[in-house]
Amino acid sequence: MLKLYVTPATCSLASQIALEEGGAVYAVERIDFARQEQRSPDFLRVNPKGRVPALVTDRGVLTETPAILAFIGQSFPESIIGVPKDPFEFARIQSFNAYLCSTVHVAHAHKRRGSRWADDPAAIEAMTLKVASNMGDCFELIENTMFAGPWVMGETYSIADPYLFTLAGWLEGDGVDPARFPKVLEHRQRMADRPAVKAALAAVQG
Ligand SMILES: N[C@@H](CCC(=O)N[C@@H](CS)C(=O)NCC(=O)O)C(=O)O
Repeated sequence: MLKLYVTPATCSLASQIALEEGGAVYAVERIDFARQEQRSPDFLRVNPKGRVPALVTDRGVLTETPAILAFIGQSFPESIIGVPKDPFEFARIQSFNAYLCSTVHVAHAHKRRGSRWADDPAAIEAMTLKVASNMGDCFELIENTMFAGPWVMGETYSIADPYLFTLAGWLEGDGVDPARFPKVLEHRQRMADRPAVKAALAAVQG
């Protein structure tokens, strides 16, 4: 059976929603950041990167949200989360998710994880101060040039939707008013009403 390692209010929510949308049978294992469980020997044996999500499958452990989402999409092809067979359409979804992973998530991480990039407290403080404007710029680009509507890619729900929903949930905490991005905000509200999203949020809280 699949097992997903998760932490509340983190990017692991995207993979969890995708599993719910796919109708997957899976177990949830919570990692408590307050207790630094992500750095515990037990968890590092699962994911040496010390990060969530990690998806344990019968063929090994998968990490990195875009890879996990694509795996779930390909594993449940008949469900709403199934990915398109057309190479170009699939690449467009991967392009969106890669942007969330490599740029938006990294912009957000400068708020609490600045010590990954600098030791100087003044440099860390400077990075923290830049988070709101960087996240605002990222979501402006998404709102104006990337989000097709009503779903991320257009008429068809995809593995990009749980991922955008998850990262859009960080805006207020990062000092950005989501009202600046009406399409993203409406999508966030519509996503929150989906049974799969409610089930994932309930499961991560335990
Ligand atoms: N590129 C990874 C990033 C994973 C990541 O940074 N996860 C965060 C939670 S959103 C984490 O586990 N942080 C723990 C830490 O930095 O100690 C992905 O997209 O899955």
